[in-house]
Amino acid sequence: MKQSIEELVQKLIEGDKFATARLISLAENDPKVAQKIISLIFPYTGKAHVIGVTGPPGSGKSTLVYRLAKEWRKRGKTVGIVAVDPTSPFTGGALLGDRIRMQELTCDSGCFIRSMATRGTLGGLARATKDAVRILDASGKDIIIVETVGAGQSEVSIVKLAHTILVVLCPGLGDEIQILKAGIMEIGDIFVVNKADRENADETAMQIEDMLNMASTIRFNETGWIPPVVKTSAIHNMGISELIDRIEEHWRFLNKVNRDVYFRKRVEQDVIEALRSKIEQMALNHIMKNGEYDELIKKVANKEVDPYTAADIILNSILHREEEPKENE
Ligand SMILES: Nc1nc2c(ncn2[C@@H]2O[C@H](COP(=O)(O)OP(=O)(O)O)[C@@H](O)[C@H]2O)c(=O)[nH]1
Ligand SMILES: [Mg+2]
Repeated sequence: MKQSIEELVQKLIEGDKFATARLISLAENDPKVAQKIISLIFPYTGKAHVIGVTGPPGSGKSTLVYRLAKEWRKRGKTVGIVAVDPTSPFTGGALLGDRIRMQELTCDSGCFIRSMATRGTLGGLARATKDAVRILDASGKDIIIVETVGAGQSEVSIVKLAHTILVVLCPGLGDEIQILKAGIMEIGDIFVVNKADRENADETAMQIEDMLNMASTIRFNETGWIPPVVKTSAIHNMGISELIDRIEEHWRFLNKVNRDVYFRKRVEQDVIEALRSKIEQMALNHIMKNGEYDELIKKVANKEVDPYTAADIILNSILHREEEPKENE
């Protein structure tokens, strides 16, 4: 039985799990289908609070996400989880330490878990993740958690789709300071020192506070929010409730203090991003057809043409193409 996208969207809006999973897969596999889905569901989006969870591998992000989801469910919220972590797929079992706990969430009708494929996602992982979040949003989830491993630039760009970003570190991880310097510090709204059951958790928390104090002027200018440092022990279910209080405090802050500026900026970024990817796709589709592209790239490699001029050549070629049909009319 094959259902149309319209039928699936109707079911999605009613909160149907199968339709949610199906639509995320369809969007993931084809950007054109994704566009159709997004245009149908867009009026139903914009209600969820999206939480990004990033940090080095092994800091306990997945365990923490599980605890957060459980606690939110207890507080009566529905939860969607998107795991974008090539090092430990959320459904792999090992990352939660306990497969049964995982199944507990999967069987809960108020909870939806999805692992993003890191290979073969057309149009990029960031695009697919954003669409998955929108689909979960339209399905009526109150809270959407996106887990990424905070190693590189692309993960940072993915987690930026969140309203509230948690940077999860832990004691004894080695060079927290290095990690903070590597660009994660600027994006964190809340810093979590997980594994607080271990030694040196206070020391680590203090180190982070010091770093934040040094950088607080930058943060302050941006939104006025001062990122708190929260200690948790995900395996022992400690500090979770406090962490959720902080996350909700940040959400209230965004909605009250900065609402118009903040949400307008985000929408604007969405439009610019969509525009950029469309222009890029159009330009590449056009120029790749007739061997022009290979030749041009070769010229740049040989220093005959610089990258800006190459871009001009491509753009001119598109503009020229669009004038042609008019002349023939
Ligand atoms: N001691 C301790 N270990 C933890 C805690 N949270 C997670 N772990 C363990 O740390 C390991 C990595 O956890 P995981 O959630 O997969 O980390 P991720 O790679 O950041 O997603 C697992 O063996 C967890 O059981 C904690 O609060 N305390
Ligand atoms: Mg993980």
